Amino acid sequence: MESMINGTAVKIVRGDITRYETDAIVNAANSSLLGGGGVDGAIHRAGGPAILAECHKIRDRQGGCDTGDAVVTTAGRLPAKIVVHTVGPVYRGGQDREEELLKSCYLRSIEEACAAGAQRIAFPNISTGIYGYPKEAAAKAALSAVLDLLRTSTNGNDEVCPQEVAFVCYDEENERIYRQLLEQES
Ligand code: AR6
Repeated sequence: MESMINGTAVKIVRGDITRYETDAIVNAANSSLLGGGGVDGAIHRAGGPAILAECHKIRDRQGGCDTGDAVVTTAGRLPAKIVVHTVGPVYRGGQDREEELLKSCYLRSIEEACAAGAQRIAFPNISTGIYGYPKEAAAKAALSAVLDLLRTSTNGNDEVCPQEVAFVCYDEENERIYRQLLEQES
């Protein structure tokens, strides 16, 4: 499913993000940047050791990555050109700034990807696996953050506005939720 929002193609696709052909894929990392399970493990396995090597350099420089923030590395052997590692919030009931931090992951990732020259970016459903964020609430936060950004960017010259944003859903439930929400929005 695809919808044009103020000149940007917003796509909902089902699949494995490590195989998705785009400029930047986003990793749902942890603040150590040293890898883990879920999509993080899949990205490091498929991309190879070059990604972890750059994560170590970032750790040496700034000690890791805060929740809600994002950093960029090579994509190693992946079809994408870069990986944007962002750290989603652990869900603790919703009263711990989770929504604000999750939205920040999407916005900072787009900002970093565009700053690195990427025009197309693909997201997994950040925080909805090991970090336990309820899927529907996470999808609402993700889509509203991204669509608000796209709608308020003035024109195609705005450097925080990418040409394509894909939400790559690994499971059927997330895909259904995202499709319904995007249909309501367009
Ligand atoms: N492609 C796309 N989406 C995927 C893939 C894949 N190959 N594999 C899993 N997902 P999670 P989190 C989906 O747990 O909740 C790691 O250990 C998955 O179905 O990967 O942000 C990190 O190091 C779910 O919808 O990330 C952190 O410690 C979504 O990706 C922690 O997990 C996110 O699930 C981060 O937890």
